[in-house]
Amino acid sequence: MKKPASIQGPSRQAIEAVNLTEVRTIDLGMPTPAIALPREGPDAAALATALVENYPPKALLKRTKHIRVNDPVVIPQIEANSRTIPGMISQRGCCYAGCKGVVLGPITDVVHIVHGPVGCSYYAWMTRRSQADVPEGEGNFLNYAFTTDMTENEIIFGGEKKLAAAIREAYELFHPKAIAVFATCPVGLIGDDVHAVATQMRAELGINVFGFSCEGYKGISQSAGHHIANNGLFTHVVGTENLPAEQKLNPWRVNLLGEYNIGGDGFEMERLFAECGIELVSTFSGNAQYSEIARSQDANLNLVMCHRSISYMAEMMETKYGIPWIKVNFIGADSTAKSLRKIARYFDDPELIARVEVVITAEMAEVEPTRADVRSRVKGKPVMLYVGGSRAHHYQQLFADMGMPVVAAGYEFAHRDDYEGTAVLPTIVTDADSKNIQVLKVKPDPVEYRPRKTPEELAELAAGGLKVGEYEGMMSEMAEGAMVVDDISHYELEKLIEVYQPAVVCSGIKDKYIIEKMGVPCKQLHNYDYGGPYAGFRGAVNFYKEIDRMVNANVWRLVTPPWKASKTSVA
Ligand code: CFM
Repeated sequence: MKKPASIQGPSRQAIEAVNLTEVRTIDLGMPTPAIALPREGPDAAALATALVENYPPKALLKRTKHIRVNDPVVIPQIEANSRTIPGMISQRGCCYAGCKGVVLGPITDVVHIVHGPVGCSYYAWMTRRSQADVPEGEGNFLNYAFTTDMTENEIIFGGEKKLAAAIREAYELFHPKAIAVFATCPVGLIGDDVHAVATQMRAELGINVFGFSCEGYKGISQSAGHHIANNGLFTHVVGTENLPAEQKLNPWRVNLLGEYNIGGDGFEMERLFAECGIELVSTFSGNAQYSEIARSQDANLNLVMCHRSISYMAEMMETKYGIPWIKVNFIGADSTAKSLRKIARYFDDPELIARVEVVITAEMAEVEPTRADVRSRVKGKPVMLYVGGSRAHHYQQLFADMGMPVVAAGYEFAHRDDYEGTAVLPTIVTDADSKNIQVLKVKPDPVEYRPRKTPEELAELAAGGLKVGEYEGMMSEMAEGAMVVDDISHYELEKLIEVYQPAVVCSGIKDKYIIEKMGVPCKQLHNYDYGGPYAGFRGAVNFYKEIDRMVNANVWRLVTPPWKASKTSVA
């Protein structure tokens, strides 16, 4: 449980001055309207056709389904979460990246052992910038890379003994509360049983040891690894401890799911929750400790930040423990305010509703001068976002704060529900690749199941605009006519930049320098280019300044984009 020491919280006088009736009428249910596209933009339908016209016939057919011109009201169906066509340069990562690198890796006091060749470990070591603030004397192993360093010897004769020895050695050196083991591609190919070794070592060492069959080749992207990580955490960790009685006094207890503290984003949320008086039981998994996750079933609400990586956990915890979930987005000042209001509305306590309002007013007063100043220089400049499975949506709202329209966006590995909303879930066809990933059968816990809200209360919240257990998806909050491309290829990205000539592209390291050689600044949204935090109110101010600096730098005018010298163009 994280609580920054210096927090004062709002004054009694300010809390009592809030007009509760007014706050209760704020509409929290409607999608946030997007900034309309510039009038002089290209014909998106023609561009969608031109983007794929140079492909061989089969590739053309497949890629066409992943490209849509947006309509936020009648949302078009998009193909997503299907295999990348071999030969296309994709932005995607692997299953092991999603399990170890994304979901489990940020937990500070678990020793994460990679069972595999040393390269798999090295490339998962501190590249994701999940930050932590660990109390003195408590375990923090984030700075270490633990690996079994598999070689030809283990590939031929098996690596289970070496894995058991590695677990023993890590335990003797660090005495962690738990050890997690991650299987890489060769482990699956040769058939080492990481789960059997974990069970044996659990008995031998008397601590929790658990394994993940997250071989890189499983599924079609890191998304498979998220699901496997959720299943393992849910099975082996959640519910294994209880929150001490004194920490149960505050009824406003939440978990923050799908927040990984990249660039310190989670610190800003911890600060805001403490200001409002909201108790953060556990984050999954930024700046998280093992015991926080083990006790997370004692929270009264799950907040889902990154839906893509953690929706499974939210659903399973609701079924087993009766904890409802709501979708939040703390990227953007306006969306942070909206998300805080959603939490207050869920708990429906006049004290919390008022506290949240006082915090929002005070924070917005600090945000507004920079926002207005930056907005005057960047308003109307077009943006493109191609990243991950949730940020291409979340960051549109941060750009909306500055009046910048998003002309094109898409995810690397999201599923249809991340684009079109959870309403389409029943219509998603499970293919062979998805069937590879286990879906756990979860039932209400005979002892711990305690529905936090009655069906009537949930219905009442829904009628008042608070959608519990639902997510709208990206497309309902994108402008009409904007270009949506799923699992974009480098070729398609270059063509879109050529046509739209955006003021900034938000993407990752695989594309960054190609984009910048085209004379367009690229802001990395995975690792934030070593900047951040960008979440919450203070994070938004950081981002406004960063985007102002990038899009208004004169240096970009000195670059001649390659297409200026080229004779062929899709435009
Ligand atoms: Fe969720 Fe993420 Fe993302 Fe993601 Fe990621 Fe990431 Fe991302 Mo990079 S969990 S889906 S697998 S918000 S590492 S912190 S930035 S691709 S958009």
